[in-house]
Amino acid sequence: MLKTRSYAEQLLEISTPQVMGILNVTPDSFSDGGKFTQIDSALFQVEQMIIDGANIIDIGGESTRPGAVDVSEKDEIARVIPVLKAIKERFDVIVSIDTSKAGVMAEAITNDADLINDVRALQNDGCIALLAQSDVSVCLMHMQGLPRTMQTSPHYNNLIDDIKHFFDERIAQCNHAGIQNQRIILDPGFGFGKTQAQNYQLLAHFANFQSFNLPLLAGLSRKSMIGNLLNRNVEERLAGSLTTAVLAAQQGAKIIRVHDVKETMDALKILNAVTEQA
Ligand code: 7PJ
Repeated sequence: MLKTRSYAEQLLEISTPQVMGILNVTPDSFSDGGKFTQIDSALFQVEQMIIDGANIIDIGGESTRPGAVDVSEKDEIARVIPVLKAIKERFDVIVSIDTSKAGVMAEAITNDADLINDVRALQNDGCIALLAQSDVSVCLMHMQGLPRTMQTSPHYNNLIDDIKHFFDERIAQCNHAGIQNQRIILDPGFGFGKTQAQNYQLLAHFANFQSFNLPLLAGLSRKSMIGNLLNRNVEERLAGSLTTAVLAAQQGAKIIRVHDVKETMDALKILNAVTEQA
């Protein structure tokens, strides 16, 4: 069925930020790798995230942490697509697929994904052409370098200007291929080829990206920039994550990508109540 309006287009009209719940389907995120167990466990998590207030579920089958090993297209499809199908059968929720591979994107689109979330901003072969033939939305994320080495020595002439320049180039490529702005979401990519100071500079100047007039996504949940600053393990980063979520939302982020949906909803409700009275 052809959608009349893309998800990205609808987002521009929504004033309150939407929460995107993270669903990892990488093998290390499940201790007992059995297929049915994995789907059941995923559905259980998704149901909870929806109850807690998530509008979007972001399914990821490739770990993009610094130093993570590559996953084959076949393996990524086998991890992600059954979970996408199961979610779409049971829940009325926007589903995003976190992938950089054209083959995974193709399967995702065939199986009713609403959004392709690509940390490589459709730079891999075939991705732009494939998206152009569809009507799904796409999140173009900025990354300097590639996951394996991106944290080695990030360098920018001017952090914000360089990222804006990257967005200009990617948007032009998309438009040229037939992916119009109505389908595009932008994300400056916290933690992807940025030093600690650069990550905080990015958060300080997040509002700058509003100049594109496109929905902005912010992914900060439990990231190293929080852990390093606070000296907290991954499971102790909730307060830090909530603070960054509020700061990004306050500067115009339309989608906040998080692990802790319930707590983030609470934090954003406070922000909304304040914004309404401002
Ligand atoms: C992001 C992402 C992000 C978008 C990951 C992690 C690493 N997609 N996928 N933005 N991060 N759009 O969650 O720590 O920041 S994976």
